[in-house]
Amino acid sequence: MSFFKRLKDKFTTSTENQKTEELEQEQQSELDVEQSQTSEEPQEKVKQPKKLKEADFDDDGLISIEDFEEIEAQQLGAKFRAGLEKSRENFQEQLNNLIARYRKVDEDFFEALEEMLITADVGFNTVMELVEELRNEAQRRNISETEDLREVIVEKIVDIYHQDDEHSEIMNIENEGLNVILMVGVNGVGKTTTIGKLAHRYQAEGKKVMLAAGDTFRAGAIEQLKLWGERVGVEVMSQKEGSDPAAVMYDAINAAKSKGVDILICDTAGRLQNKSNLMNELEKVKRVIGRAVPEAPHEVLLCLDATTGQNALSQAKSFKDVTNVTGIVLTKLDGTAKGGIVLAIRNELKIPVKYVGLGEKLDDLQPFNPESYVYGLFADMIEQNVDETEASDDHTDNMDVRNEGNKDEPK
Ligand SMILES: Nc1nc2c(ncn2[C@@H]2O[C@H](COP(=O)(O)OP(=O)(O)O)[C@@H](O)[C@H]2O)c(=O)[nH]1
Ligand SMILES: [Mg+2]
Repeated sequence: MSFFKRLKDKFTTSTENQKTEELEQEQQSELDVEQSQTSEEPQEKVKQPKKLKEADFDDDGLISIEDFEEIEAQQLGAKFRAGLEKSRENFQEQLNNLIARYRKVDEDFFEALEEMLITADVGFNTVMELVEELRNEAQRRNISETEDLREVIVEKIVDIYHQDDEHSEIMNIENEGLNVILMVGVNGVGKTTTIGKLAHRYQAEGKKVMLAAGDTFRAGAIEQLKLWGERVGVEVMSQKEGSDPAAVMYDAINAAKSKGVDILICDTAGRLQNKSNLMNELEKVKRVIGRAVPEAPHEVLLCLDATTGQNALSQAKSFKDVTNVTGIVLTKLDGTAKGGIVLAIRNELKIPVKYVGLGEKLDDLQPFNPESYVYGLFADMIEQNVDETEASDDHTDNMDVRNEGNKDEPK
């Protein structure tokens, strides 16, 4: 099965469902036309994940694992598709333009592709590596038309992400005992929001979650975390503004231990102007956490704002210098057309992206995975490509049938 077909099958709404949707959509658009003759542009089809039907449930009334996984993948596909809309418009349009402009695979095409990817924040070194791989692959497979490179380009993006397998997207969370997650990053990148979303996620998984208001520096930060706690329904441990964050953590850990909490998520202040101050503070916080719970913090997550582009990379380098970051949360990916920053971060920092922020709603924080990411970046192109291939295969099949009918005729 081709790579595009596999992605389409995995992340797009099942054909059966799509057909009923198309029918509904047609009926709706007929209604729309009746109601107003003015709308000229066709509405973009919004795909919804598969809806459960009675047949999806086993005799015991439980949904099968296969169906569950299928629905989960489709929901993930829909989330990435929606969150990466801006980037997708940009990536698809640029790639289509390039392929139309340079029909033949040659050095000019590769140079233009390099430029396009660098402009999309993919990062210089990553682009060089990616395009070199493409050159080799084109040569190896004797691809001469740029049109035939589409799929290879998308596949290589996933490959380049996967190449170093020691970097896992999976969170280091134990089933037994207290787990501590420390959230770090500069002001405004989305730490507190991400903590709220993470708490919501873990709570939905049945974990007991508690939050610690370790940003005692910024006015209003404690209140903001408390609000998230109320919204999600988890307890927030805090002290007054200006108190020592390490003391907040100490108290929070003791409370978490005595209340049988599974996951304690700690907010921190985000000032980077004075690196040695930040280092001292983070070191102290980590020391307190580590002394109270062996192996803690289990994760130190660095929040980066995707809309800040290359600036996010330099922030990450500074934080990497002062603390042992175990994973990245890349927020506001929905707010940028330059979604390539994911690749730059992964490749240049060698830190895995564990979550991406795809919007401001509670369920807009999603675990990162390179396949759902490229699906989000190229969904329309992937679907169109698969549909065209299938249509031309059907056409060839029909030709075969016709030829077979003619096979006794003299040539
Ligand atoms: N669109 C969008 N906005 C986000 C996302 N994550 C955070 N934000 C917004 O970013 C702003 C700053 O977030 P906040 O959590 O206060 O950042 P902090 O200073 O690092 O704690 C808020 O307005 C959030 O709603 C995201 O994934 N997408
Ligand atoms: Mg905050």
